Amino acid sequence: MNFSPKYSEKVFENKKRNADEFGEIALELRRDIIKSLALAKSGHSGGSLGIADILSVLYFGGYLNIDPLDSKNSLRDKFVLSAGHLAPVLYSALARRGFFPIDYLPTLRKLGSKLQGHPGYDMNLPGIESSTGSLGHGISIAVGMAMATKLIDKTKQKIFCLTGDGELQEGLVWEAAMCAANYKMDNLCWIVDNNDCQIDGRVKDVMSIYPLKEKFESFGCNVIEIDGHNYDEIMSAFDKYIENMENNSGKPMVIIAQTFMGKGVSYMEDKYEWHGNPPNVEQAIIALKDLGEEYSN
Ligand SMILES: Cc1ncc(C[n+]2csc(CCOP(=O)(O)OP(=O)(O)O)c2C)c(N)n1
Repeated sequence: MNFSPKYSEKVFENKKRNADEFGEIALELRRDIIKSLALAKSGHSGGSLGIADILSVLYFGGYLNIDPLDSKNSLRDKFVLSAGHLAPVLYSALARRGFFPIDYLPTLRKLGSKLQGHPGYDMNLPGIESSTGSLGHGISIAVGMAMATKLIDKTKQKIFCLTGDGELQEGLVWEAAMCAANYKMDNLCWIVDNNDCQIDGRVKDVMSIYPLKEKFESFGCNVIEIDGHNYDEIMSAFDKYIENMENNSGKPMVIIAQTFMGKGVSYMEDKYEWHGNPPNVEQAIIALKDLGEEYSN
């Protein structure tokens, strides 16, 4: 069966929004993920769909001071996707913010494309702040960015980073936490995608990372727990992070976001089997129907 997905031309601006305005954006990101993965015939569906609501608020809710026309501005805020395998949703968010053409999205994972399976800094893709994919490295790099910004440049840039929860089984993640707290990196916003799924099972069964809130607190972080699909809670958490930074709390902010792997696609929801698999054409058509787009064949 041929699959020639329709891509809308929608580019969304970055501005303060009401919670009900994010739904349309998140749907667009989720449709992009399904289409690009079905065309690539490989990639990580579940986690990419699971963080689409968080990225919608982050990239389109006025929280990131970034400009597609000046993507290297030295005073920009930064987002590092430490869970680099979730690249499809980041690529979609950047394209829908106008950082590069939407017609790059169907080139995901193709030879010669700038949109490889994990973000590559050397691809010179506007909006990508770091190569990531080796779990634990992205958060370590983000802590370095936060330190450089606060201690050396003495500027007020916001540094956001998202790790998976399985990713927290990597030892260097806790070295990053220790370092961020020790050096009082209150400009760091560390989002944990807490879907309790990893590559081959439930995180709590493979190697438990719990109790998570208490662990981060014992390292000296401020911790908020939220529903990672509730736009009001996501916005409120980001607002608290900004307050935390402006009040010079001296503590990194950790947002533990409860999410569901595969969110939005009925047959993928909360199934760790969808960690690293793409939908085939038939599955993609069902997924797109779940996401409000009908295909006749
Ligand atoms: C250092 C390192 N070890 C192993 C991998 C392979 N790997 C990629 S994703 C993943 C599971 C990560 O689980 P989680 O952070 O919960 O992500 P999710 O399953 O929610 O997408 C593994 C083991 C890797 N990318 N890097």
